[in-house]
Amino acid sequence: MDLSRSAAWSALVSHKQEIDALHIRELFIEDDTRFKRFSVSCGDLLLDYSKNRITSQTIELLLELARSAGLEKKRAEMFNGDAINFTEHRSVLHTALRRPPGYSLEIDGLEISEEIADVLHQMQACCERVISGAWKGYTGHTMTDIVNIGIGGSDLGPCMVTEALRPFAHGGLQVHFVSNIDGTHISETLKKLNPETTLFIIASKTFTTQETLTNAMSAREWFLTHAVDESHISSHFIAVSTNREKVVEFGIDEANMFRFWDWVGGRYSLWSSIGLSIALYLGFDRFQELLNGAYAMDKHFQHEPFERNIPVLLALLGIWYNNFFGVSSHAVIPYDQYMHRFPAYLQQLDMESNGKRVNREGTSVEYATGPVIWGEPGTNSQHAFFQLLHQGANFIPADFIVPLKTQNPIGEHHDILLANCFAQTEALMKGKNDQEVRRELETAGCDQSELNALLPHKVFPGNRPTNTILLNEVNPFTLGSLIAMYEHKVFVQGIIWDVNSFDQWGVELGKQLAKTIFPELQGNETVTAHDASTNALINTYREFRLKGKTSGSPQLSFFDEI
Ligand code: G6Q
Repeated sequence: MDLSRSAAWSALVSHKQEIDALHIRELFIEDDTRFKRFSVSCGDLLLDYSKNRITSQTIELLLELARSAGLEKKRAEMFNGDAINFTEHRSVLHTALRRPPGYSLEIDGLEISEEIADVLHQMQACCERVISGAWKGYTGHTMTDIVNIGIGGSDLGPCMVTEALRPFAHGGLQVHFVSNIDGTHISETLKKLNPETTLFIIASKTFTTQETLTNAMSAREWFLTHAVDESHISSHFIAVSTNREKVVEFGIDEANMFRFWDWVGGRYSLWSSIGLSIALYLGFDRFQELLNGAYAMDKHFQHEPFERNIPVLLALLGIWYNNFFGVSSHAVIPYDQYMHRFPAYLQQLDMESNGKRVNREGTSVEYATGPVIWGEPGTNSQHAFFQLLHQGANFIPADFIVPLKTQNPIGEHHDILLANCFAQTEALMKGKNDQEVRRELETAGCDQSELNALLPHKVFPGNRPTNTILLNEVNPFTLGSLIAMYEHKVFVQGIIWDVNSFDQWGVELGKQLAKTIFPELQGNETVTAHDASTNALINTYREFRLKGKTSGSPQLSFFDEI
């Protein structure tokens, strides 16, 4: 049965009508225990969800929805290694990567706790060699720079984490990320580097991804222009992959390959050897702290009752707005400049996981699923898109993530940062009503006609929901917990929406078509096989390219020769 026809769903539809007129501001006035009732912590992370359009009954009804979706059973299936990614017949075991060793779980005939421990030891040994300087390049120098070449799940997680944890780096190595097939990305990165002291990590689960392999080939060529002898590749190229054959075919020494497994999804893979760039940049112990932080959240998610369970509550609040208020986007605002890549990382985690429109049976669902996730750090975002958050026609729920401790305690910066963060959630919740605006304008000496004209523009409706996630500080442990918290939130939503959160078939079609178009762009024939738009775009580029070959610097002219 479609979820939207269940009793739990109908109860929420009625409840939404009952509480529609309630304003969060009034709810706070009526109940001074609201923060206490609607906040929960896990270690050094606290979720304040009191500034939401909810009452205790809302939470009860949402919890009922979670129970009726069989969440408890589904959660156990994931942790136990059942093949819950059923379209790819795979287990989903990123949680095993951060679990302390000594347990027993067999997948595809392998005792995975031993497998994981082996790879962690290999990573640790590599970190020790590179960081200590024992790892030498082809001219006998130690490494100064790591370049991770990967894309999607093989890039976004490590890139976000190394940026977020920059103050925890040991300082002996710089790290760079190349993902885009746009030649600019690899070119601009290589310009800064010395081949004698650069170590490339080719990070690709499949080792067939066009962007990664093309960038890796360009890096290899650049390296060989300097090092000349192919035997030097072994001291400058490492691979992280599940595909041994392809790694060897590329010319990377098997001894320099770090494996992982099919049961680790790309966007869930930063905890695996895909995190090697993190471990090299921070040191292996810090990487282990990241894993420990995630494990703490795993235990919280597994064992806390749903009403005190942070990922469950976040997931249900998202569903509340998405499905019962028709809201289709969710903002994430880290008040921490080091976390500037966090929204981009979360976009993939959430949108690739729950951007699905058919349920487990393959039937189109009758309700909205994954929202658009977006955001930028505060306070910058306040001076950009917060206007829409405060006064736009639709409301957009937002998560505010803020560390109590700054890594850069200069002057009053951090107090001002936090004042802004808290002020924004207060303003979004309270708003400013007609009377308040009127009083303000009168005090400012505004005459009546101007006051009446200005008033509607200066009113803030308020009642705009936010979650505030406080961390003691952003460190490897708390960041691990925070990431795992969002992973589990996405999982819970996927269960309730009845979609497979662990496949990503939606990225395939564009890749397939690009493979057809690529040779057409390079051919001499006018292309007619596509629709008129695609043909014209291809032929415009073809002509431009051909002219470039003959005249050197072609003019970009549209329409005349297509
Ligand atoms: C993530 C996706 C996707 C993947 C990239 C890179 O869940 O599967 O983003 O990570 O397409 O794939 P490879 O690691 O195989 O190169």
